[in-house]
Amino acid sequence: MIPDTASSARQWVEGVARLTQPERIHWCDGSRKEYDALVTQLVRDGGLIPINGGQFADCYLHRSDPSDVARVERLTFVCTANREDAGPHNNWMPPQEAHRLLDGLFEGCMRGRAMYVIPYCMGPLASPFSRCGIEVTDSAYVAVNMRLMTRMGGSALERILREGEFVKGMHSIGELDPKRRYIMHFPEELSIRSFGSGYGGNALLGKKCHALRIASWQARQEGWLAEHMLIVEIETPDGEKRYLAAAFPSACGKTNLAMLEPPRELAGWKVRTVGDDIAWLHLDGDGQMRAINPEAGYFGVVPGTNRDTNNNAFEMLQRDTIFTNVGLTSNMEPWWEGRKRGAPALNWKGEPVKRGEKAAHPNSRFTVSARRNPSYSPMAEHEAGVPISALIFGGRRSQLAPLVMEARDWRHGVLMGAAMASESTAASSDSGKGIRRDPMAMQPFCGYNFSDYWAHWLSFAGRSDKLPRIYHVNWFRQDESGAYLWPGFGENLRVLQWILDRCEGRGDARETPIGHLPRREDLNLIGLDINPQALDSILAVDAGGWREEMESVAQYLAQYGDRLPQELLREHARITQALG
Ligand code: OXD
Ligand code: MN
Repeated sequence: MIPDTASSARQWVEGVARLTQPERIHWCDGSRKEYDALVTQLVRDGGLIPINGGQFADCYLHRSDPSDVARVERLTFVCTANREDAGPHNNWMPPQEAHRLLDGLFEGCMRGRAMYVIPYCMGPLASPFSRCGIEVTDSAYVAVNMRLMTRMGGSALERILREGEFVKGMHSIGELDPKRRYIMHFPEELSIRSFGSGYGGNALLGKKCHALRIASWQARQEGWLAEHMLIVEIETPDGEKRYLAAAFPSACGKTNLAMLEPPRELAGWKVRTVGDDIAWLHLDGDGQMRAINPEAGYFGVVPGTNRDTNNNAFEMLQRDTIFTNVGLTSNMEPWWEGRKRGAPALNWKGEPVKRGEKAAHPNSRFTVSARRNPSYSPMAEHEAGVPISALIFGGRRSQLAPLVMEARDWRHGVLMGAAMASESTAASSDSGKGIRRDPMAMQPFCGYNFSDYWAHWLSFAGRSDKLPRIYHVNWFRQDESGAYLWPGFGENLRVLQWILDRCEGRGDARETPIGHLPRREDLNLIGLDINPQALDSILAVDAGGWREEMESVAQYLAQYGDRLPQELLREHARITQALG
């Protein structure tokens, strides 16, 4: 279906075509037939390689340009009219200058190429919380990935035509030249322009660009939150369903937590996935926070996925999956570090594997529809979203941060989120080594000044007395030899059980200056093989270490100057004082 020439959607697309000069325009209908035809074309052109060895079926491998394997934060901009509105954590360019630069890059860039027009809906098609967009791209790889990741095609277009408003996303792979690569956001215009990269986080515009950077801006104006959070459903042995939303920086195990398999000792519990990366949070008429997952698929990190770490993911990615930058076995099965089966013959660049080198890129990815997940919760399709019992923040910290702590109240929880930090991972090509502050796991994704964002978070306390409790977790503590102190993965359910008990007013805890922490006896440790000293150290509070941490948080917050909410500073002062 191609919309009427009078519609704003058609007029915008035609304007893009006049600038980019494609050979032809393809309006995507989102059908399986169209997907199959695009895949066939990609296989013919070398953009996808069928990899159906062993148990794998309808799976493909894409090898990206070796310079284009992760998000590039240094080339990602938020272009607000007023620099202060973007905030010190975002790169900024005046909108006019950014448009001039990008017009130059986009001019004629699709000559000889097809232009795909991808109408998509972020969130269930009938949900009032969902938001739509149109991505125009010259990459068929992007079009097939967008079909797996979003509700894409005719029904989304119908909603767009009905509502008249949509996020406008222009994407071109250009020449994949890192010197001519920009990912630009114009929140005031609800538009995105991405040039020179085919990597998911830079090119599948529904995901980070729309559902986080632009949506966080829209959310502030409309009174909701767009967050880098998984949403997980936990069914207790009594059959009660509870929902948690949890923010972790990229590549810190969100997908694994969202698809957790209970350990044998907690066999009566069931865990299902609502979302693995993004949550849109709203207060309903009763003041209950509810979440929808705007996505319809997963773009997950492959290395480390096996039957023990994430059996659901291992199952789901054997069919209808697009792999990017994994290695290959000699019988054309995808291979990655931590797969635990088979051996690689080719590395992610397609070269014979050399001894000692990693065969899969550390940020190699799978794209797969959420419906393929054996633990997919039908509630992910629910128009009103799911009621959230607790919000969880977490980072990858080898030292200091305990296994779990509970915020005293909402304001303390907002500071916990604002003070989050994590060791860097391969999901971004330029986050450097060591620990970096990553407030609410939104450092790369918050589309406006963090000061205003924290003030927006804090404002929820005045809007509801039924807000979820807030927690901080850390699965990644290590001893001096680098060994992990907590087993993680399925065993993390024991921590979630304590969190849910607390929310129901049951679980016990001790009060400390940094929050409420469980004692050993407050956790369900039945059948858990863990060294008691290791357990003591991940449940301890190192007051000296925390004083230094609070000092470093103060230095970090200081860059936000006068715009920083005073409430956050008062909360910081309260904790520092309690630490002595
Ligand atoms: C992602 C990321 O791909 O956070 O989800 O980088
Ligand atoms: Mn993410």
